[in-house]
Amino acid sequence: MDLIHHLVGRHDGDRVSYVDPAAGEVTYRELREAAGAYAARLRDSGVPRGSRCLIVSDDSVAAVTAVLGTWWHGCVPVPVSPVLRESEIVFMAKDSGAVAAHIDAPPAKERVLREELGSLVRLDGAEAGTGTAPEPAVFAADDEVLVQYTSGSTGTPRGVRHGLAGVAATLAGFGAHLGLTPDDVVVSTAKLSFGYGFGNSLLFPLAAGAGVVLLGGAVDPYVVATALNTHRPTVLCSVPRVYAGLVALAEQVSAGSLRRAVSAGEHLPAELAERFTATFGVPLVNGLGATEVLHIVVATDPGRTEPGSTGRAVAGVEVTVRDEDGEVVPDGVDGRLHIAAGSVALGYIDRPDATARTFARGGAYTGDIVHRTPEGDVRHLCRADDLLNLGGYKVSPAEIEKAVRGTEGVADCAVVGETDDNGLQQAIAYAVPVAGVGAADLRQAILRSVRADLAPFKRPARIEVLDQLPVTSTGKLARFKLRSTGVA
Ligand code: 3SK
Repeated sequence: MDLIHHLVGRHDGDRVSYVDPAAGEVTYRELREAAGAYAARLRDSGVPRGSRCLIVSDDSVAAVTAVLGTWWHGCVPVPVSPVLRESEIVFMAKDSGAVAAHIDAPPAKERVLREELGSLVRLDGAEAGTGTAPEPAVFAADDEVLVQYTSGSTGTPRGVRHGLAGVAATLAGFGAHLGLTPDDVVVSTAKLSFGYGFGNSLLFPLAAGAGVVLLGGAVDPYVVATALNTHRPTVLCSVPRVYAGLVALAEQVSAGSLRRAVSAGEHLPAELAERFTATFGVPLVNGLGATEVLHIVVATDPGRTEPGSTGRAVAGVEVTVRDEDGEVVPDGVDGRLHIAAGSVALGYIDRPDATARTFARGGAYTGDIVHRTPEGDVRHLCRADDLLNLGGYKVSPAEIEKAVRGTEGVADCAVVGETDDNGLQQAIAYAVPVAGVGAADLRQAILRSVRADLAPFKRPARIEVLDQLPVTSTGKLARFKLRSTGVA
């Protein structure tokens, strides 16, 4: 597959590809020209083909142009969220060995990144490439074309390497399931720098010649309600907590333009799906995906309702449920979800052990515990590790605990996931003060620390102050007691 031709070369040039607050409406022709100019700039800057290029940006036409221009020149985009801490972004730049960087971040962060990443070729300057656009590069099926970072259970991010064949497989898999046409207009609350958003706002709509409305900045149900009312999209891709928020705001939401909504990223409680469809009359497709398999690989079908089902394998995907030794278990028995599919990634950057563990026999292990019915419906039960799932972002409790523990006045802390009234997971921080520090002061101090040290989606929803943390009979932290009782 010739990526550039497939995504921007064969559609009606007059149709709108993207709308964003800075660029306004951008046609396919304009997008193609901008991507070609970006590729010329990469060539003129001497960036060798096959290099990895960091793209730190919120959703914008400029970010999409950077991805397309990077491909055009035969390089590998590494999209990264600007809400991450400087140290995380620098880690990803170094870990990926990126030779060039496109940075569009808040000014203070941008200043730090400019200094820290000074040796990389900068591609976000005002001037576009001046020379003629080169011929778009053509990748081979097993060439690496994309690196996406995902949280490891220790809190150290891992770079997931995707090949061209994986992109083609995801377009033929969930892309076909979604069935976009040039008349569709997509809104995604998941950002391009995360796997779910990259498919929703770039791969699927561009492959179909559809339009996309990009939402910049923090996204909450009010922002989505405004986007629905203003832009009249036909497809909304979001996460359960945003759908719960839209139901709560129903009076202010006009969802009549939607033909379909997609929910993924975290478990969708069956009652929430029913409430959403009953409120807005829009089918809600539930999907399960992972960065390691590029996008959604198990999805419900809007024409078929099977209460409690997370869905069935999409085209080209084989689901097996396995025990800890990797042996397939019979239908109905709980086990680990393994995905064999063309979209399974090539592996992690420089992590042979983790690569061997995840990309195991029977395809990629997603970290989910499920069981499968004889009809092929997958039912999601839980995550196998301690990773929290906060609105679709997998976050290590260890990372939140580090920020809380670093707060002056905190003697000890633990972070666990708690299920809220909508059946969605929230991070709750339990902290023990040093002698003489009051609960209210401690809460304020922790709030300041997590605001300074953690990206918004990683911050705890609540902070509880305890005299001591519960422990097991052997003296270990009893997370289960915090989880089951709320407060020990
Ligand atoms: O749920 C996820 O983590 C995910 C990751 C990448 C692509 C799609 C999804 C739903």
